[in-house]
Amino acid sequence: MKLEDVKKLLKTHEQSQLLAFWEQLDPAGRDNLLTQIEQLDFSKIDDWVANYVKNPSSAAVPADFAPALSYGSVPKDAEQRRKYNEARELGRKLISGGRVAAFAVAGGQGTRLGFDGPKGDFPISPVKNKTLFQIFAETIAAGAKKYRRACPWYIMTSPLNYEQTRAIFHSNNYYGLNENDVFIFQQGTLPNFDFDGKILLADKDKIACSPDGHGGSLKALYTSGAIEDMKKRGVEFISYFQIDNPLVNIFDPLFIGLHALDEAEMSSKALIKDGPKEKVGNFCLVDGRVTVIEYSDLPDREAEKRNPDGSLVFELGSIAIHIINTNFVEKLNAEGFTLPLHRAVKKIPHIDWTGKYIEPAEPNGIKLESFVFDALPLASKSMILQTVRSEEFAPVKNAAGIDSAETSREMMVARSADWLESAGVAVPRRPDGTADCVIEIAPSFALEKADIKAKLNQIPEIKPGDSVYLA
Ligand code: UD2
Repeated sequence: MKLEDVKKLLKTHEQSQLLAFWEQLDPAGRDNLLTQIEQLDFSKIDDWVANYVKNPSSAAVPADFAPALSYGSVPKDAEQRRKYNEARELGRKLISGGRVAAFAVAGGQGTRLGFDGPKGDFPISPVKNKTLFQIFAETIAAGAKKYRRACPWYIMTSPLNYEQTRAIFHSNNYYGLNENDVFIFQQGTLPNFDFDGKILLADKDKIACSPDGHGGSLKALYTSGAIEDMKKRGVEFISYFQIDNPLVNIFDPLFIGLHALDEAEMSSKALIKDGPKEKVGNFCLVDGRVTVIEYSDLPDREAEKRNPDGSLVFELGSIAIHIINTNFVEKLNAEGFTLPLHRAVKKIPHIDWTGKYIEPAEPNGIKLESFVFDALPLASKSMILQTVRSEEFAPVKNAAGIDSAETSREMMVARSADWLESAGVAVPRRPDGTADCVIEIAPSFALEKADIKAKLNQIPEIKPGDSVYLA
């Protein structure tokens, strides 16, 4: 684009400040800036400014919504038991037929954890201190062994942690996976705005921007070539999870099978929230469609509502585990789709209009993000399966307290203890019921509870205070 045209375009959209330092830039800097400006989606910027940046109530909840329906973690009657069995069998067939791929979203900045580097590189396992990346890689390798079929792993990073993530995989020899089965790609970015709707500059030749949220995965899967790669491999179902949850069951035949039996396009796992304001999205029905209302948006009076039996009316929490059809992602992109944006008021480092670098002490602008669960209402069908918290949800989000490395490790040990006991192994316990030992079960040893029984002869006697690693 010619400079004159760029100037006109910026003027039309009231963003001329982006060229404030044009005269001071060398040719490379000018090229740099022009390329970034050309990449901005000007057909949407005015709408973003009006509807999100300058509109604090943009996340207003729908006028009418009801609790969503779900399958229980165990079947409720004989008929459902038959369906679950059929689903499990189908799920196993789909996994062993190579129809399922693993997909982790790992583009977040992990600011709350205070860890310098991609969150996937955070050491977490209770005995061996394996990183999240290693745990998932070993899970995928164990799944491939169990189902006798290699499973590709797609990992979405942001432009900020892409190179580092690749370097980590490279230096760890892809944790034993075949390099060709690991596909690391980048999500898109969105510009950062000040409160007046002006796009901020990170430097004289650099627009301030940030990752476009995990909702960006639906576009990035397509533009990166990941979907094409999946189709070539015959993958139909994407097992979606977040990089912060080491307990996720990536290969769950029941979940995959129910999704396929119900002919859903995008499905979700849910758990029963531990209280009205637990920080997970709420599964609701809006106009008959499954919709997630984020914890911060659900009004208190709705969050607190109870059924006659005392349970929460909105009890189904989203733990960001989904099955997504490759065809669904392809269709969305081919037809064109937009997800709503969510605004977050943040401290955004930038240069001011005199060129001075500012590291703000107080929030000074707006970051925009899209959320993957906002695609649920776009699916022709969407199924929800309840899971059990102790089995499948131990996120690492904070440096201390709730959802920290400490709680996640405790839950990993608790699940291992439970798996061993359910197979008849004695586990020493403290008076409060917690395991009086540290246990780590490697994915190669057992991917699920039922796998333990076949390995009983490999399990040593566990004494109080022991540290046990089963691999
Ligand atoms: C998310 C869900 C919440 C619940 C919870 C479960 C949202 C808004 N909320 O909360 O409903 O399910 O997880 O743990 O998602 N990520 C990217 N790119 C981005 C931003 C995030 O890949 O631009 C990844 C990030 O690496 C992580 C995941 O998305 O794996 C979740 O991000 P988060 O930690 O910001 O989400 P959180 O904890 O607010």
